[in-house]
Amino acid sequence: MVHGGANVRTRLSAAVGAANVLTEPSDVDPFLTDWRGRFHGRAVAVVRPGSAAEVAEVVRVCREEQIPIVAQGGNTGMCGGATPDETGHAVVLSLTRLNRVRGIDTDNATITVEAGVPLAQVQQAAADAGFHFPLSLASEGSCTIGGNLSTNAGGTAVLRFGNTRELVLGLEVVLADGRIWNGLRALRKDNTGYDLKQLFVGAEGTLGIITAAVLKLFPKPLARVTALAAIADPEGAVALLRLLKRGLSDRLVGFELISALALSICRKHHPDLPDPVPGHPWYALVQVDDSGTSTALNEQVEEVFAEAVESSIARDVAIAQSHEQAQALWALRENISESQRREGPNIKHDISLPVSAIPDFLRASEQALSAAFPGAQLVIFGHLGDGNLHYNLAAPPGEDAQRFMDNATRANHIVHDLVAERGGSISAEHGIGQLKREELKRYKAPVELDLMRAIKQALDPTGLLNPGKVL
Ligand code: FAD
Ligand code: 2HG
Ligand code: ZN
Repeated sequence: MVHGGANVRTRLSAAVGAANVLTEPSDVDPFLTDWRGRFHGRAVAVVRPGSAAEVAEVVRVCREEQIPIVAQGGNTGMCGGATPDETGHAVVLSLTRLNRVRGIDTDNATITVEAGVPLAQVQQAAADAGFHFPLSLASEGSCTIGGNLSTNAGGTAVLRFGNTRELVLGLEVVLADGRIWNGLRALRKDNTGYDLKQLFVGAEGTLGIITAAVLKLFPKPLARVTALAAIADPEGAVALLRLLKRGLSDRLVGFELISALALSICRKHHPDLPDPVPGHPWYALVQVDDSGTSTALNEQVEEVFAEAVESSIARDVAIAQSHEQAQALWALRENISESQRREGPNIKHDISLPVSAIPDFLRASEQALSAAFPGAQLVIFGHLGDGNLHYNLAAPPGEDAQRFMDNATRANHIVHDLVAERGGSISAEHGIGQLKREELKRYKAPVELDLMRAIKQALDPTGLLNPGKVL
């Protein structure tokens, strides 16, 4: 259902062209539900500007008409940040027409892209110019760089390259008052006061609309080893991580933990994928990159894994022998989320802890959850290398998955209390959106919430941008 006066639609059409103001329910609907199907909203219209100047004009119209703005990129977010509320008062501002690669500076190793460029296209543009852009998520075909910046996305190479925050040098942002801030600097050193760009990174569209970014590029790796190791327990995973770090240093790019249940759900929906080391309770998917020769890297990785097996840290290891085999191993990991979605809704947790605290957390949480929800299934996987677990709780087999979601608040408190007690975070990489807004209040110190509100008040005093999200 679409609301809003004809005057508003006329003004928005004048800003971006009538064809880019969507109001027909069949056009608008895909923008009103999140990827997980957990949140549904309504909107005055979906507006699709094609330039930063058009974004600024839309913001000015919305400001004058007092219409909230919900920015949206690829709509792959996990916390409902890009979904408007049910009042129907907001416009969804879709950034996907801002889809140009503005340029690559090879000597400076930077790329300048507009916010709506899909992540996979940024990676491809970098590769075409002989570089590597390391941000990597299973959603990379659809998520946009603007969404990645706005959620400070993590993914599978944080261990080596950091979160999106670490990959950005400059931003262009449309502010809540309609001005365009050109902060598209391509500098690795710039200490001229507060680092303003970082305010907008991870702000989930609540402080400004990102329209373009300057990103860091890296040398293309020349050798790569991908392996799946079977391990007995989370302690074994932490020990293997330690061993690999010691033996391979920063050539270790990815270290993903996968439980047997997570793997079996993935293989249930993707039966063509391999099962190279069957029958173990836990797995670690490992990626190692180097700029040296393949033979040398293979030998070194094999040596470290041999030590891991000899010392019983790993039970077995399958090392990919071709690019296709490596891709198949990654597919076992990257299709877990989508496979779990096909199983029905689940109670998601995206937590981070010091790596050293993870085995104890997993023991304590399993005990607490099996007492609270007998038979519930723990689907555990994630980016163990950087202390981030996706700790998803699904209904006991045979029980109604939707009804099980009624337990979400209780389950969240059990998991997040255990996380907080160990100095962890209730959102490692997915953000807060609307999903975790109440949880945030429970775990952030009042002084932190005050500081966040002060920043929001300074940058968006009328609450125009993505109201009801984060704070
Ligand atoms: P959207 O979902 O459209 O928006 C996300 C938030 O950013 C919203 O609050 C929105 O208002 C805001 N926003 C979007 N664009 C702008 C802009 N230009 N300016 C200001 N605000 C904006 N996330 C990870 O961190 N790591 C993973 O490994 C990972 N894997 C995933 C795997 C799958 C299969 C899926 C479906 C999702 C995964 N995600 C992961 C979550 C998601 O892909 C990321 O959060 C991604 O960064 C969102 O990008 P998007 O363009 O889809 O943003
Ligand atoms: C991943 O790492 C994503 O696959 C999604 O962050 C996690 O579905 C999830 O819980
Ligand atoms: Zn993840």
